[in-house]
Amino acid sequence: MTKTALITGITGQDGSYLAELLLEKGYVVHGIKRRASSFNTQRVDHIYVDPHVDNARFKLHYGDLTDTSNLTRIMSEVQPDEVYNLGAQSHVAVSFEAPEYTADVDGIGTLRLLEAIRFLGLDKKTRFYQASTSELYGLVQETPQRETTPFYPRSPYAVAKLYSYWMTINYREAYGLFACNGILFNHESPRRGETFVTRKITRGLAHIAQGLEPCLYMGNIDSLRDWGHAKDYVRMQWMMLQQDQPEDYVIATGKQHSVRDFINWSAAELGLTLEFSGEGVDEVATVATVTGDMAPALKAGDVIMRIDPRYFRPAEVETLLGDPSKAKQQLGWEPQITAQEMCAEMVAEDLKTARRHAFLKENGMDVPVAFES
Ligand code: NDP
Ligand code: GDR
Repeated sequence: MTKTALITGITGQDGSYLAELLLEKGYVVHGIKRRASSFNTQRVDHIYVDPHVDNARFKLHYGDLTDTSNLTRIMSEVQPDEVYNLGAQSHVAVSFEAPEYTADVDGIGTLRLLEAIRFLGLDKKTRFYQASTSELYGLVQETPQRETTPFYPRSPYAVAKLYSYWMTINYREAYGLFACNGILFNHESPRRGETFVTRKITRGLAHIAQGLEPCLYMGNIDSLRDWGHAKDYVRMQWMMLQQDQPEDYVIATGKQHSVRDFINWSAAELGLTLEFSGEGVDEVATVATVTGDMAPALKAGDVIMRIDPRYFRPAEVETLLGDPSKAKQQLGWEPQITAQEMCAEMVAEDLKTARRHAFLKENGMDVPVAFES
C-alpha cells in the first residue's frame, strides 16, 4: 500500500534528501514550506511536480511551525502515515539572537504537531520522527555520547530541542504514539546552509581561490565535531520509523575532527597547503604552496583566514563525539561516506559555482554578492 509522509522543513538540507529517498521508495510526499518574499524551494526544485499533473506524488503546502490551526488543517488533509519534523530555526548562533522565536518554532512547534496528531485521532495511524540533536549534550558529561548520556544544553536552540525531545517521549508514553527521537550529530552536504561552518569554509575557500573574496573570517576553529553526510543520516530517519517498537537512536560516525582540520582538507582539495600562525584572535592561515589550476587567484604568502570574535558564541559546545553502536546493532545502519569524502564533494560543488561566477565577472557581468555569514 502506498504510504503518505508529511515533512516539515522540506526546503532544508535534510528535508530535500529525505523527500528524494521517500519518493524513490514510492511514498506520496507532502511538505510544509514557509511563505517567503522570494523563491525558497531551490533544494527541492528538481523533484517538484506540477500540481496540475494527475497523481502527483509530491505536494507542498504553505505553513509554519508557529501556526497551530495551519498545522492541524494540513495534518487533517494529508492524514499522514509518517510525520518527519525537520523544520527548525536550526542555527545555534542565531538562537542567541532570537531565543524566543527559536523556542516557539523548535520547542512549541513540535508540541503543535504532536497535539494535532492526537486531536485528529491519528495517534494509532501516524508515526512521528523528531529531529533531535547532539547539541543536547552541550557541555559533555561522557565521551563518546550515547543514548544514555545525560544532557547539558548550551544554547536557546538546544534548550528548545530538549523540550521537543521530552515531548516526543511523553507522547509515546502517555498516548502510545509511535514517536522516535533521532539524536543526530552534525551532518553536512553540498546542500548545507551557507552559514554553517563546513559550507562556510568550502564555499568561502572556493570563492577566495577564484579571486571573488579576499579572506575567510572564522570563530572557534579548535571546536571538535563528529561530521557525517546528510544522505546517510536521512536513511536512518526513515529506518527508525519502520521498526516494530519506537525507540531513540544516536546517529553519528564515531570519528571526531576539528574545524581547523576541515579548513586544511578543503584547502587541500583546492591544491593548497596552509600554515597557521599567531594565537587566539590573532591567528591567521597563510598559503604555503599552490599546485594545480584550482586556485588561480592565490600565491604563497596570501593570508586567507583570520579570526573574527563576532563568530564566538556566548556559550560554546567545544567537543562532540557520538557512539552509534545502538543504530548499528539494532538497525544495521552504518555511515557510507567519510567526513573527508564529504568535504571533497562539497568543495567540488562550490568550486563549480565559484568558477561560473569568476567567468561572469571576467566578462563584465554581475556576480551574486556573497553576504557575510
Ligand atoms: P535547515 O536549516 O537546512 O532546514 C530547516 C528547515 O526548517 C527549512 O526548510 C526551513 O525553511 C524550515 N523552517 C524554519 N523555520 C520554520 C518555521 N517557523 N516553520 C516551518 N518551517 C521552518 O536544517 P537541516 O536540514 O540541516 O536540519 C533538519 C533538522 O534537523 C532541524 O530541525 C535541525 O535542527 C535538526 N538537526 C540538524 C543537524 C545537522 O547537522 N544538519 C543535526 C541535528 C539536528 P526555510 O527553507 O524557509 O528556511
Ligand atoms: P553547530 O554547527 O553549531 O554544531 O550546529 P555549526 O556548523 O554552525 O558550528 C560548528 C562549530 O564550528 C564553530 N565555528 C563556526 N561556526 C559557524 N557557523 N561559523 C563560523 O564562522 C565558525 N567558526 C567556528 C562553531 O562555534 C561550532 O563549534 C549544527 C546545526 O546543524 C544544528 O541545527 C544541529 O543541531 C547541530 O549541528 C548538531
